[in-house]
Amino acid sequence: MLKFYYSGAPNPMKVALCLEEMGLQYEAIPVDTRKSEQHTPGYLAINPNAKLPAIVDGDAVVFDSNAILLYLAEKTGKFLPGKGDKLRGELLSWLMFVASGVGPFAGQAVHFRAYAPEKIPYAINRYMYEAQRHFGILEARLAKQKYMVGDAYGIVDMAVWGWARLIPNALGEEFWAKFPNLKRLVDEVSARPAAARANELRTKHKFKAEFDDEAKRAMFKHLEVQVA
Ligand SMILES: N[C@@H](CCC(=O)N[C@@H](CS)C(=O)NCC(=O)O)C(=O)O
Repeated sequence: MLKFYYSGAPNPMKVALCLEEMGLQYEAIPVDTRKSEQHTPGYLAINPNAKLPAIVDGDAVVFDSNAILLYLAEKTGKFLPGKGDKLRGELLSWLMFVASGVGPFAGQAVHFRAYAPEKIPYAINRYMYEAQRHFGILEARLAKQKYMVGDAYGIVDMAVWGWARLIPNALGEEFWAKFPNLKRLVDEVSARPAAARANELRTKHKFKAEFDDEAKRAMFKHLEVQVA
């Protein structure tokens, strides 16, 4: 059975949504990043980047959330736009845009606002600006069309859901007002039974809740070394 290595964070949750949407059987294996389980030799053999999610499907090992979404869509033939170069090109562009822009900038915005030991106004301003700019690009797209690619719900919408539903945490509650179409998509996806099952999954395993020194050491390795 397909093994899904996960935590309750945004990137693993979009894959949980995808697995549920596709009706695939899978074994969910919790990896507690606050207890440093992502750095064990066993997990590093699956994902050398020491991050969640990853899957093992027979002899295929796939890490990086959007790569997994594409792998699963190609495996099942589900939630991909119709055939044709135009839609295929759009799918790849938006999938990479979410992976390389939306996720990292939103992640850094949260880091510098909430977790950095010093509040650095320059860093907070840069990442808040970039996170909002990226969400703004999604908003403009969704103002023109119901779903991100073509005219049907697909894996790019799942990738967007993973991050956009955290806008109140990442940017602040008031930012929903700036992104009404993004909110429309998030609400629609969150109301799907697969999203409810994905959210329920993380309640089945106990993840460490405290963000104490052990958790900081596990997730912020740079705190212990000076490289610059
Ligand atoms: N590009 C990767 C990023 C994965 C990632 O950053 N995962 C976070 C959770 S959203 C994680 O595992 N964090 C634990 C850590 O940084 O130690 C992907 O899309 O899967």
